[in-house]
Amino acid sequence: MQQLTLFSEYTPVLPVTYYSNFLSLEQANELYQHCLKLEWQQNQIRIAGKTMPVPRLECIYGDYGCDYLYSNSVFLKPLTWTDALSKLRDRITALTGYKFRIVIGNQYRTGTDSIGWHSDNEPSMGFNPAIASLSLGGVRKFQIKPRNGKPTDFWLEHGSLLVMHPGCQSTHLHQVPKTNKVVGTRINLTFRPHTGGGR
Ligand SMILES: O=C(O)CCC(=O)C(=O)O
Repeated sequence: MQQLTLFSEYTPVLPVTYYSNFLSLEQANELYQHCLKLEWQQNQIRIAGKTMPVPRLECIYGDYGCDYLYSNSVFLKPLTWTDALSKLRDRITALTGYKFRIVIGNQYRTGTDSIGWHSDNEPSMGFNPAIASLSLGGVRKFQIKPRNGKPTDFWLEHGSLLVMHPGCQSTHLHQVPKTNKVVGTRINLTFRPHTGGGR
């Protein structure tokens, strides 16, 4: 497995670690097929007083009671872990040492599906969460920048894992912008901690 720590022109080092071949091609293909069958939802988000569809599909799996609210408007209630997702969670924990209680899936159907600049700082994840982001399918540009800084661009490959270390969500923003290019469906799984729920 190749491990690459990403360096940025603008910060001494980005608070992320990228594993390009976290999964073998065969494992990534199998997981992609599994993820296509997850319970995807088209959620609505409220921004500046307007309700609109989230520009991608979402799903959530995790421990009982680990409900998740983001942007003060999108409420996600976890379904029980599938075997494949809990095995993957444990494998990521074995690699990184970070523990996770939920996984939120994003499905980018075409290049017009996206996620804008944000950080993942919902209080339900606790202080300075580590978040591990697994990518499957079509390769999309991912950008990360220090708050008020310039972005570093890179591409998250099929079967890759990007780990955002504790502190990253306080100091940096990230996004997956829209693209005019023809791209295949991309699935992203973000493994996150959670402070609530039963244990
Ligand atoms: O799709 C990605 O790579 C990023 C997803 C993301 O930023 C999020 O779920 O908060």
